[in-house]
Amino acid sequence: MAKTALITGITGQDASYLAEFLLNKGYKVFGTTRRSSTVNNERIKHIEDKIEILSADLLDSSSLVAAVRESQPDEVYNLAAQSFVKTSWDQPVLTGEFTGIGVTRMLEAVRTVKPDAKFYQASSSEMFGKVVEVPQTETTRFYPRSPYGVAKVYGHYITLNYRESFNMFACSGILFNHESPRRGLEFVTRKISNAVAKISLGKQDKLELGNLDAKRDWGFAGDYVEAMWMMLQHDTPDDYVVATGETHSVQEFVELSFKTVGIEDWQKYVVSNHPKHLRPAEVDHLIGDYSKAKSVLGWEPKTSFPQLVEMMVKADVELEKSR
Ligand code: NAP
Ligand code: F7E
Repeated sequence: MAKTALITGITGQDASYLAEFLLNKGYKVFGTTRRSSTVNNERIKHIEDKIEILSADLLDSSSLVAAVRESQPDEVYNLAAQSFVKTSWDQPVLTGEFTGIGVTRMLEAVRTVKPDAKFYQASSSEMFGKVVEVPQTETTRFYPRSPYGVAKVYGHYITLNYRESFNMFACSGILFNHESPRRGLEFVTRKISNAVAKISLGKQDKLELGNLDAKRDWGFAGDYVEAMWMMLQHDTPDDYVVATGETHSVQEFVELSFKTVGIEDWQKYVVSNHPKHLRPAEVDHLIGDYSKAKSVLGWEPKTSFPQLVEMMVKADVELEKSR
C-alpha cells in the first residue's frame, strides 16, 4: 500500500524537493501551510494538484494535532521553521518559539495522534557554530552562535529525548547549507546568483554583501532530501550529518558566479563588509563529515560546488530574462 507523508512548511525550499521526491516514490503527500494574506506557493505550483494542503502553524498545537489526525502519516518531516539566521537576532523569541518549541509541539502532536509515525527533524550545522572540531561529525560538541542555532540545538535534543523517552522512531538530520534555484533570495548564495544574473543583463549595478571570508559546506537541496528519506527507511532511528565534505568561502561563490556569466572583474560590482549584512556573531568555517550517512545509509552528495553555482546562476539568468 502507498505510504503517506506529512511535511510541515510545504512552501519552503526543501519541502518542495522532498514532496517531488516522495511523489515519485508513490507516496501520498500532505503538506502544511500557515495562513498568509497573499498566495505563497511558488515553489510547489507545479505539484499543487498532487498534494493535499493542510493549514497549520507551529505556534498552534491544535492545528498540528489536526494535521496529523487528518493525514494519518507513516512519516512526518518537520521542515517548518524561521530559518534565516540574521533575522533570529531581530526576532529571538519568535525564532525560539517556531524553530525550538515548535518541534516539541509537533512531536507531541505525533505522540498523541500517531505515535508509530516515523519523525524527521531538520537539524542544522548552525548548531556547531564556533566549531570545536574540524570537520564536524555527529559527536562534535555544539557551540551555537545565533538565536537560530540555539533554537535548533533545543529542537535536536528534544527529538532525541522523545526517541529515548517514548521509543518514537525520531531522527535528526544535521544538514549543512544546501541551496538551489528555489533558495530564498535573502540567503547569500541566491542573493549572489540573482544579482549576478541581473548585473549580466544590465538590470542592477551593485551587489552589497557582508563577510566574504565566511566559509560554508554548500550542497544541492535536491540531493539532501534523499538523505532525509533514507534516515526514515533505516531499521533504527539515529542522527546523521549530511554534507559534501568540502568548504568554500562566500568570495569563491561570488567569483565563480560572475565567471559563469563571463565577468572576471567582479570587484567592480561588489561592496563587501556592508554593515547591514554583518552579524553580531559569525560562524566562520563549517565543513561536515558525512561518512556515517555514507556507510550506514549509502547516501552521497551528487552535485559539485561548481555545478551548484552554475545551476543557480543559469536559472536566475533565465528567470530575469523572462521578467
Ligand atoms: P525555508 O525555505 O525557509 O522554509 C521554511 C518553511 O517553514 C516555509 O514553508 C515557512 O512558511 C514555514 N514556516 C515558518 N514559520 C512557520 C510557522 N510558524 N508555522 C508553520 N510553518 C512555518 O527553509 P528550508 O531552507 O527549506 O529549510 C527547511 C528546514 O531545514 C528548516 O527547518 C531549516 O531551518 C532547516 N535547515 C535548512 C538548511 C538549509 O541550508 N536550507 C540547513 C539545515 C537546516 P512560509 O512560506 O509561510 O514562510
Ligand atoms: O549566510 C555570509 C553570512 O544567510 C551564509 C540557513 O539555511 O544554513 C543557512 O544559514 C554566510 C554567513 O546562510 C551576506 O554572514 C555575507 O556567514 O546564506 P546565509 P547561513 O547563515 O549559513 C544553515 C545551515 C541553516 O540551517 C539556516 O537555516 O554568508 N554573508 N554576506 C551573507 N549572508 C547573507 N544572508 N547575506 C549577505 O549579504
